[in-house]
Amino acid sequence: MGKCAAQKIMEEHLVEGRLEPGEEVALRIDQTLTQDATGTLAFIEFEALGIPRVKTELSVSYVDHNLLQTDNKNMDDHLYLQTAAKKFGVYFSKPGNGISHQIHLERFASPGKTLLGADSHTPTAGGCGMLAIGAGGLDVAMAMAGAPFYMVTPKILGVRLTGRLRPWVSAKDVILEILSRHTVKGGFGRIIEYYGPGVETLQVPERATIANMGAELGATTTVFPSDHNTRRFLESQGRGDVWREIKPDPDAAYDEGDELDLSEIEPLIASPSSPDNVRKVRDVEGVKVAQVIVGSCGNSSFRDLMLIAKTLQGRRVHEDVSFEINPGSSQVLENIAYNGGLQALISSGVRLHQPGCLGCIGLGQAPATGVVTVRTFPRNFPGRSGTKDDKVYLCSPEVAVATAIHGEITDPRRLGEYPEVQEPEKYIINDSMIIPPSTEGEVDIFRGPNIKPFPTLQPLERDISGKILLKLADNITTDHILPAGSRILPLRSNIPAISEYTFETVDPTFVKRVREAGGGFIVAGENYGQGSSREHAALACRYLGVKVKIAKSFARIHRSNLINFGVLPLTFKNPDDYESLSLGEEVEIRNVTEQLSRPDEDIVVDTVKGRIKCSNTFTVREREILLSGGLINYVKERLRAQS
Ligand code: MIC
Ligand code: SF4
Repeated sequence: MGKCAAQKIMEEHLVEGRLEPGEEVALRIDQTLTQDATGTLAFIEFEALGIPRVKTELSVSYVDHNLLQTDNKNMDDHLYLQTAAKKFGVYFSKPGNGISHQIHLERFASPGKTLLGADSHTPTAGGCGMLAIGAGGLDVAMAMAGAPFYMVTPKILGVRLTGRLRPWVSAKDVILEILSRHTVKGGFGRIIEYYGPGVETLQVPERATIANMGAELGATTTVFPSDHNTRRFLESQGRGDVWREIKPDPDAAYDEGDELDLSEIEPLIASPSSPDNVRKVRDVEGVKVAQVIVGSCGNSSFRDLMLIAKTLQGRRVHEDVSFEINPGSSQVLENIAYNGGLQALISSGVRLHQPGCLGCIGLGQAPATGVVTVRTFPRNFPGRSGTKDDKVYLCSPEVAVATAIHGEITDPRRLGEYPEVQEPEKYIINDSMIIPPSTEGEVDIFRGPNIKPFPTLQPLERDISGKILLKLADNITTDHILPAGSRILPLRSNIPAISEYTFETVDPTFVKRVREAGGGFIVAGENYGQGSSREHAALACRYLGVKVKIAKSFARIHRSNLINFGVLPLTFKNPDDYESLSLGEEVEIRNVTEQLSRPDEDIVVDTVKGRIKCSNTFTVREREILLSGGLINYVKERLRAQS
């Protein structure tokens, strides 16, 4: 039987295990990326491993999230990252150069290679034929140290694309259609691979938009083949030499299948406050809008911004709308400037920002009370914009510009002729904001007072008991667990300080209660911990004393992060048991260590009303990590045993 593209890349990188869905495998990692919000902790962890230089083919440290320097903290962190990159042999992308995923696609993505990134949207590089996976910072630190990446082999969902997108419909509509079919948990345990004749009609930046929001499906990653369009893209970036063809065999078998005729898709929009709350734009037309933003790692490429510029030519932004543009990278900005796009944007009344994540992570651009904001971002989780009870819609650049012109949600097909945007044959390339790894000897790492050492974690106790401190619904995001935004982001390198904000928006009394109780349990519904890869969401809970979370199901990255920090993620054997647990109730798990070591038996949790069973789904390695009190302890124990 033939193989698909994802299988081919996984096979080439297989270090341990069998590539059978459900089996644990270890994959060799060629490249890593980190960004400032996850990177400080990842580098603190890398330092704790005591390795002198990264062992990957390429590692890049980006600064894109926390660009607001309101006091010493952020620039302290940036300088920590810059000097650590220099010392450990890592490329450093300076603040203002743009969003990690956009820059990685432009300057470093390489078909057939593996990329592990400390950011959930790392799969964006899947648009360039890579196997690009998002993970917690500690897993990325391990990969920088030369360790393989462990994961449970996902199933492969093959999506066969046919047809061609019609005018005013673009890549964002494709992924919104897939999200409406499969929901925010439909991609769990799956790699999404696109194939079929429709793929050829999509250029690499469009494929990247689709791969980017595969993260919102909960998928492990998304893979596109590497074909002549990929070659053209890499040549336009002056990197044609890294191209290689990666295509599914004609008789490739997929574990699951779906089909999409691109010509049947129409403009779509995700309504507040979930990326899978998808509607047809024509069904929500007329909703008044105060702010429109084009940006983020999902839609801020040259193609996206030129499309906006060309559409705005001879038109003006509506007087009641703040139309804001966050370019994906300085390369995008320079190229639209060269092609006349910048002028068109400025003269039509656009508010232009520096390249970076900005409002996508609540770093500025928060909307006013009660107003509607329409964004080309990948996520609209409640409150993520920085405003309580926000109303954030997600859409394509086409819908965004039509809305900005009319002041209300508008179907872009009303705008008449669809402007044509050609990818440049050769982009203007300027890497002056990327610092290559140093070859110098000694480098002193800059360490501001906000860089706190990694907390020491104790091995798992024999018996764990405590109160249920929170009982949460389905689809809780890591933004709920530990919010971002301008107040909290500066504390990403300081676990004691950031843990004070745990569950702040869900229950402001949580931190006080967990402190008074000296720890406790958290109970949740399905897809717990979806969204951001921030490992702080797991570590802050652990730091406050939470050692067990019981849920109907966990999102992949958050589950791994919990294990990495010695928190037991238990899943109900019978999901109905969720109903029987109440807030404040005392629960106990006796002899956890022994229970964990019996993989064929369920884990028993004693409650006041009786016993409930949880599945013992841990791999041997996961069990050992949990018993050691987390991955760092586990690695240190092994190193000690070897010496
Ligand atoms: C996000 O989009 O949620 C983020 C902010 O990029 C996160 C990373 C973080 O929280 O630092 C992600 O996607 O992993
Ligand atoms: Fe940045 Fe938003 Fe992309 Fe996250 S989703 S990496 S915050 S642009």
